[in-house]
Amino acid sequence: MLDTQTVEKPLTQVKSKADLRKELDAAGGWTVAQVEALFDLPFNELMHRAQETHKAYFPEGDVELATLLSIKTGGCPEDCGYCPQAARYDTDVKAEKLMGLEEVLEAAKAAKAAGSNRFCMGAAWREPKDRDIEKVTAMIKGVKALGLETCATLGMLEADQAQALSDAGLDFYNHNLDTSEDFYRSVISTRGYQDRLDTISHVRSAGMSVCCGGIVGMGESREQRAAFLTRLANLSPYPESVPINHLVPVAGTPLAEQKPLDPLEFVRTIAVARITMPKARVRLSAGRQELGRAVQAMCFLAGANSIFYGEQLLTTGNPEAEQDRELLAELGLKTKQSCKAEVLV
Ligand code: SAM
Ligand code: DTB
Ligand code: SF4
Repeated sequence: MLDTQTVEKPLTQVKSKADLRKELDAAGGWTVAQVEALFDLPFNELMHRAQETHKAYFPEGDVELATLLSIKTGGCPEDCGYCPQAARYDTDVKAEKLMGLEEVLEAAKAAKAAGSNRFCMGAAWREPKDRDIEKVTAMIKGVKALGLETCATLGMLEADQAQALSDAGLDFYNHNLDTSEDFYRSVISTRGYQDRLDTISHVRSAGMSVCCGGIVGMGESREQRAAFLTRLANLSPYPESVPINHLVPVAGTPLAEQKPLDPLEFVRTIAVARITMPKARVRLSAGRQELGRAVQAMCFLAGANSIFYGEQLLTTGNPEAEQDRELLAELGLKTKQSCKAEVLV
């Protein structure tokens, strides 16, 4: 848990955990109790149900490969307690300027050559300025012309900015809820949960697909993990892509000393995401290096069907591409690229 003494006052009115849970349960769809009950199932029963769902909705069982590029690194004004790119934390990340178009396109070409099907451009911004949007739209057009699916994660968006990205051909926008609404306030104070929901709603209204997930292993309880997945599953419609990050504790951030989550609890989280969001691509995201092969294999069994692919996430490491290809081959998993028939979301 973060030292709440160091966190500034939240921007929005503080509701109690019980009130938030009541609100969530009254909203329709999954209740927190139902999702908690899934978490509480005997492990084999949970895995069996996740497998059944996975096979019904993704009969090919293929894995999507998404490559990340940090197009604007570090110097972020936000205070997300996990993030090495927040300017206020003393980490090894140095602030850099927005990358040039050519450099981005070179990275996208390399990702495509390595077999990736989606290219996600990430920027350490609280929100982009309109002149940033102009530069990013040129990148989107260039990456799309290479035949890759495009994704961007640039922070909060206004409705017109979302529309400009969509008009440029952006397929997905990544903006995470990150955790449950009540735990959120002990991790981030510089923007509220509602701000995130508003951005997701602008992305939807602009006609783009939503990539939205979060981080587990930040010290949240199982109930809070269940409330987080309930939120995601009850978005209408739920996100097409759901990145589940395992916290990478980075020196200098408030969460640097956080103890890792029990790996079986991580696998359970993947299984519950699969059952509650059956048509979504559930992506194993940050923290795969630390999970190791056996836990990743269990995550695929639990219904994960997407990974970040390439040696680097944004500022932290990821398994070597060759290592991932070997793992998928050993598990007999096809990639989405190699697989023509796909169930459309
Ligand atoms: N600045 C934009 C934003 O916050 O929306 C985009 C980039 S931000 C780095 C994207 C996501 O990366 C965060 O929402 C969080 O889920 C994830 N992330 C950042 N640091 C992480 C860490 N140390 N471990 C795991 N996930 C992390
Ligand atoms: C997401 O949910 N995970 C990715 C992507 N969306 C942008 C980012 C993970 C970042 C991990 C820490 C880092 O490399 O800086
Ligand atoms: Fe900034 Fe995004 Fe990192 Fe938060 S997660 S500090 S908004 S780069």
